[in-house]
Amino acid sequence: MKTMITRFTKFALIWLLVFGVPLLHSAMAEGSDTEKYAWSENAGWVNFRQDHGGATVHETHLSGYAWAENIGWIKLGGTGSGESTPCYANDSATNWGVNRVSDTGELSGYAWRGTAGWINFNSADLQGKKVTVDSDGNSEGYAWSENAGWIHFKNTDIPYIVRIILAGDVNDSGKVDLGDAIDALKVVADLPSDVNVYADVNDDDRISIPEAVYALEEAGK
Ligand SMILES: [Ca+2]
Ligand SMILES: [Ca+2]
Repeated sequence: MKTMITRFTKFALIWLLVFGVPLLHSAMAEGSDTEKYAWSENAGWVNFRQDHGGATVHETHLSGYAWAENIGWIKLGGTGSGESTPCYANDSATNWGVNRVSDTGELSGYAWRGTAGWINFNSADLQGKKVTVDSDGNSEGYAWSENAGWIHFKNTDIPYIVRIILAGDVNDSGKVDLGDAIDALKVVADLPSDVNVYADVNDDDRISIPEAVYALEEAGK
């Protein structure tokens, strides 16, 4: 994570811990029961918000998993290179995954599903429209799998779309802002909260101070 905790951030964190949690009403996690499926011509629905293994979109990459009934878990990234760009070099058996261009939201690279091989996000090479994920997590475009065929992220005739949870969007509102910092601090303070664990920004599988700091920094931009 890029953070160096600034003086402002420290002050804001202290303020939130002392005053913010009791005084401010934060948004409940809205979730998305419908905006989670892509469609694969051979594998059916692919769920990016599965209960026990969701996907996360970071500025420079994806992490986590998607789930398809017919082919099982799809892993979106192996061992990446942290903050370097691209995050995943896709040059070895361990360093692979789906990269994202932060300016355009365009994806590239590879995901992996254990039983049936690679899912290719370099779909422009295959005359497909590349998948993009915008700053709200909304996706469109196509990825390609030898076995699953084209995987379509947004359709209009029979409407569906994948909205991937944003890193830091703790309350799953589609934006990262002050409300997320408050909800992360509620978790730290062991207060009742409704958070999406896949908003994890530092891959430690929990929501805590790093998510609060990240949300504060995003709110201050
Ligand atoms: Ca939010
Ligand atoms: Ca975390």
